[in-house]
Amino acid sequence: MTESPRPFDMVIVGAGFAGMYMLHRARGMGLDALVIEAGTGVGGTWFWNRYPGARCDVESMEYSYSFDDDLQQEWEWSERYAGQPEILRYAEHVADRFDLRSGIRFDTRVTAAHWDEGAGRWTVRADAGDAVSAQHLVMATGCLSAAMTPAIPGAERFAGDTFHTGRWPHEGVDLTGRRVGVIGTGSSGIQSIPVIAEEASELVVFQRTPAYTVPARNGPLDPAEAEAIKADYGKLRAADRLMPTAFGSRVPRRDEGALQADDDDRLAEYEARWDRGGFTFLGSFNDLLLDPAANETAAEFVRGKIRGVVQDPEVAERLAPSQVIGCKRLCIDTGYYETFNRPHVSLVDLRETPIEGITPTGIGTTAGHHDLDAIVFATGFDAMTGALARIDIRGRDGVALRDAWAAGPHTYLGLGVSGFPNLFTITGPGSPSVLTNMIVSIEHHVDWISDCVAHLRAHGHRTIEATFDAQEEWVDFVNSVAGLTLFPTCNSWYLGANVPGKTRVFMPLPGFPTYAETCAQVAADGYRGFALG
Ligand code: N01
Repeated sequence: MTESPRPFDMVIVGAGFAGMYMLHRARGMGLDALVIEAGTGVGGTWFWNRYPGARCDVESMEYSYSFDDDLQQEWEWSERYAGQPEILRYAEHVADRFDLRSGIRFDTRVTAAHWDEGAGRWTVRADAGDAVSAQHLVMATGCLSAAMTPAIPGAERFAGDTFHTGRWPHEGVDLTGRRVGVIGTGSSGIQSIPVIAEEASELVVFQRTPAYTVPARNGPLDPAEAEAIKADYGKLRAADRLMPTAFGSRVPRRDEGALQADDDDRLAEYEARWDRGGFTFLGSFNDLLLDPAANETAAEFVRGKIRGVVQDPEVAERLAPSQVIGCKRLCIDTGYYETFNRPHVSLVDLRETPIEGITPTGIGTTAGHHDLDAIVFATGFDAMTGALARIDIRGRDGVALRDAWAAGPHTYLGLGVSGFPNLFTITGPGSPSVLTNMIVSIEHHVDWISDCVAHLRAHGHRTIEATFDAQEEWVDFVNSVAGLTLFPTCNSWYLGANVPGKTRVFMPLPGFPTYAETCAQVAADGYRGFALG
């Protein structure tokens, strides 16, 4: 006789910031909870993305948990923008401080989760260990965790080393004196290229679409600034939660359209924010992501900066993007454009000279061959749905989530899916998620899920499931909000445009504060739009 899987109240997939906090809250409610994590340690994104130069684009004092005041008072960040090693240390510190490791099964990748209608539970299988069963299944699998390596002909014959920024070897990579090619110029490429250029004897950057990037102006964190924030940390957290992106409240968006300001004033605003560095550049005016003409003023400002920094005018033109600024996620860099002034760094524009294939000795384009010792794929992720689609998730009547979402992800609030009872997605598609400070969105979802499960238990409900009507209405709402913005105007990963064959749907919902209010109201209305069984 086969043993039945060990039952848990809650199984959480992933031990990044979402899974860790979910475990902490679940335990606090007295739930028997288990986290299953593919990696050998906690930290999620910060566990995997160890590429040179990996750093958070949100300032350290804002990119941290707020749920425990002692934690936020004790922890000291060393830089304005924390690097990957420091953020990973922080994740490890949290795991130790709240004794989380004892609830995490590491080195175990969840392969399937099937809803058992009779038992009213999920059966969760993994590539190691026994299956487990869960009343509630929480997917804390991350929005940018399913790494994408494009299928380039001949890649398997390359005799050198290949790396993906999102799967960087833990022991590190010595690129000293080597000829390196980097494919991709999104955030990961833009952060890693200047650092790789320090080591490599020759660096060739293969760019398909130029990205807009604003200097980070990183540096040591001013202890007086940190102390002032800690003196009333709650104030900063609350103010950030009122920002559309859930961070950046210290430099609020200017409440005026870009074309309402006169030329000098507009330029001064852009200059000031460029000098300050970071994402607040996009908050220069309130219509940059709404009005193409307003957007063009900011885009042209950045192109002017590129022309000012990059000495070779032809290279500067190739680096100058033409799409709407902010349509693809804005990048934040340290010395990116300057790197192209170095004699051993060159830029290949794949729109002019596409890659024909990878050879045993390098990369061939229509213009010629580049001899390389190593290739770095900074080619991104199958965002928001990729990690879920790679697991065989089956809800009522054996319906696979990947089939239910073939025409794009359909969720209610980005938290629940019709036909998939007792399944929660943290920062799922249809929620603000990747358009925000992820830790704020994670805490918000974990708190909402915790309150929801407490409500179910208090009222004797065993199941909760988004109704089809509420879900479809929500999908229409998300599409209509996205349609008011300039986000759908370019080929971004927000739309799934970077994944061949993926249906193009704008997946996140712009605007954190209104969304958070809606979630609170849904709960206050007895989980309106959900069926409780
Ligand atoms: O990935 P991306 P990423 N041939 O998808 C190119 C977060 N993040 O890993 O634009 C040639 O942005 C692709 O070209 P195109 C952040 O949210 C955060 O850099 O599709 N090129 C693009 O240039 C970010 O947005 C931090 O034409 C190909 C690049 O590869 C998200 O992660 C740091 C190609 C991929 O860029 C993803 O960033 C880093 C092909 N076949 C990342 N396929 C923080 O600091 C793709 N490309 C918090």
